[in-house]
Amino acid sequence: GDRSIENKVLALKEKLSGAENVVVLTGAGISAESGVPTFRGEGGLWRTYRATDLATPEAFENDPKLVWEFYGWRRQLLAPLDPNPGHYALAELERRIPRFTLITQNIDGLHQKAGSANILELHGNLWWVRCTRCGSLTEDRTVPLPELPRCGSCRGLLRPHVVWFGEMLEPKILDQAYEAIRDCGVMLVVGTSGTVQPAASMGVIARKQGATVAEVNLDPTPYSGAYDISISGKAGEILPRLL
Ligand code: BJW
Ligand code: ZN
Repeated sequence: GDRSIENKVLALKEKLSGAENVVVLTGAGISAESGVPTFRGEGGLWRTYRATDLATPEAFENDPKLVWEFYGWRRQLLAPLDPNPGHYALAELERRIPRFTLITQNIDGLHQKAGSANILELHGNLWWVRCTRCGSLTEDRTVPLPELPRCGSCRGLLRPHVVWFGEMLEPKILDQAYEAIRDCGVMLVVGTSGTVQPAASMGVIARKQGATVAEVNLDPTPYSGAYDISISGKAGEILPRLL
């Protein structure tokens, strides 16, 4: 009930106030209150497609126009959206803690917009494009995009600079994430369903290495029982109370 949530919030707040090194892992749920649809569950459908079926290299090979249409739609949707109190609370937490790393699976850029600084984007960024021919990487905020965007230097087909299923996460970013997890005393896992690897296992790894691990999620996840503290509630309501 509310009472036990309050107690957990207070316990976590105390842990955080004494912490030297904190890692936060976020997923789509932290952006839900900004108006960003999550992947799984309600609003996880785009037309008749499951969002996760379009987030694959196969989908892009078979129908790049469809996949670009999907990402173009998401750019249009995201462009006017703002961070919510959950994003802002994490930016404030970072200012108060000596070592702080924000690992995000989100590609929406809302953490940056809220003022977070030390961010590791595991799954890329919606506002960057990459050439499938020459590999060049550029920031591109064009909305709307042409049907099939082309590389400015080699005319090759561009793709979103995001990590699809079956693709490797950028090794350097993944290394930095594991390094941060290895040293942290407290880890917070916020708004992720815990279904996508390797991010899903990071909380468990932190816990094995001795960190106190807490989850903030609207619903229970496969990991709720494996963490020290699991708080059910909206990120935008719970996170500001941890300050
Ligand atoms: C709220 C809230 C509120 C709502 N407040 N909470 C081991 C076994 C089997 C398979 C694999 C394995 N290891 C790797 C794989 C393959 C695959 C994988 O994990 N598959 C699983 C589905 C089984 N992983 C990969 O392919 C990864 N690559 C890799 O491992 O490389 C090595 C390799 C190569 C080749 C073969 C095998 C391995 C890459 C994964 C890339 C994921 N990409 C996406 C798309 C990114 C681009 C885009 O956005 O379009 O990333 S998929 C999608 O899921 C997106 C998300 O970042 C990711 C995670 O989703 P998230 O954030 O958890 O969102 P939801 O919607 O699932 O959950 C929202 C949560 O919020 C819910 O819990 C709500 O309750 C909660 N919530 N409102 C708080 N207000
Ligand atoms: Zn190119």
